[in-house]
Amino acid sequence: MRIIDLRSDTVTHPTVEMRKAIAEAEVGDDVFGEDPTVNKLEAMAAERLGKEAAVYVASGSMANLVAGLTHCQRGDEAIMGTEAHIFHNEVGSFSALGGINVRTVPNDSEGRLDPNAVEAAIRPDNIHQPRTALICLENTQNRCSGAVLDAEYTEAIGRIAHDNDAALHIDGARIFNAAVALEAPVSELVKDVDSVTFCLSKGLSCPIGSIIVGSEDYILEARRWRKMVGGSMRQVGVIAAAGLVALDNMVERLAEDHANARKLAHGLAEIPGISIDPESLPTNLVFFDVEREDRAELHAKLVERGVKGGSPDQKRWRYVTHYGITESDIDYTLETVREVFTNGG
Ligand code: TLP
Repeated sequence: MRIIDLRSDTVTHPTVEMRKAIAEAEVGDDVFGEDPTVNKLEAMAAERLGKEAAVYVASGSMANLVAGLTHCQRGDEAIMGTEAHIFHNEVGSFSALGGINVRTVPNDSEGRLDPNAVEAAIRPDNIHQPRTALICLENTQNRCSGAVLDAEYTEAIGRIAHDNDAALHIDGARIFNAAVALEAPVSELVKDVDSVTFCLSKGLSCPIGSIIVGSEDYILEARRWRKMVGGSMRQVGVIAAAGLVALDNMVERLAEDHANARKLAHGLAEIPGISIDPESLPTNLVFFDVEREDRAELHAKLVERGVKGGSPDQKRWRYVTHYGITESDIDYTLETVREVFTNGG
C-alpha cells in the first residue's frame, strides 16, 4: 500500500549518499576529541551558524537541555513562550533535571514574544526571586504553524536579554527551514544569540543527531554537561558522517518541502469541514482544524488508506512535509482526504 507519512519530518530516512558516507566514515573516540568526522561536523556547523564552536549531541531535546544547563544555575529562571517545545514537549527537563524555573510569556500567532512582555518578565535583583538567566526563542516556532523569526526581531530580544545580564538561546530545531523561507543566511538569523540548537534528524534527513553552537567557552562548558547527562558518545563519526552530507546537500532543498506544504494547504482549504489559513504557514508544518465530530473515524479511514498524520482526538491536526514526500504524494493526499471527508468517516 502507498504510505504518505505526514506525521513529522522526524520520520525521514537517510539518503543513499548518507548511507555511503556512514559506511566510509573515519572514526575515533569522540570523548577524547579524536573522532575526525565529528570534529569536521562540529567545525562546519559552527561556521555555518557564524559561531566559534559546536558540540554534537543525540537529540534536539538533549541539545536544549544541555544548552539550558550550561546557561543556568539551579534556582535560575528561563523565560520562554507559552508554545515553546521546551515547555510542552521535553518532559519538563529544565526544571526536573536543571532546577531551572520556567516562566512563560504568550507567543503570538507569528511565534513571537512581545518584547515588552519579555522585559516585564525579567526579575528585579531581589533576594526573594529567582534570577533571570536565560530567554529562549524557537525558530521555526513549531506550535505556531512553523512561524519564522527574522533577524531584526531576534536582535531586539537579544538586546533585552543582554541589557539584563541574561543569555539568549534559540531552539532552532528547524532553523534551516526558517533561513530558506526568509531567504536569509542562517548566521544572520542567530547573530545576536548566545546559543543555538538545531536538528539534523528532521528536515535534513539524518538518522540521528543535533548540534549546539556558541562561543568557545560556552561549548567547552556544554561538553561537561553533555557528559553529565550521559550524552558523550564514542566512535560517533558513523552518524556524524550523515550530518556532513546534510549540511552540504539537504538545506537548499527544504524549499521543495515548503512548496509542497503550500500546495497541500491550498488544497485542504477547498475541502468542506477543514479550516485552514494557507497564508499563515510559511514552512513545512501544515496545521488545520477539522470542524467535524467524526474526526476519530476520519482519521482511522485516512490511516487505513495510507495517509498518516493528524490526531483522532483533537480538532487541530498537523501534516508535515519532508524529504520523503513528493508532489505526487501531495496530490494523492488531497484526493484521499477529499474522498474520506465527502463519504464520511
Ligand atoms: N519535535 C517533534 C515532536 O516532539 C513534537 C515534532 O514532531 O515536531 N525543538 C523543536 C522545535 C521540536 O519540534 C522538536 C521535536 C525538538 C526540539 C526535539 O527534538 P528531538 O525529537 O530530537 O528530541
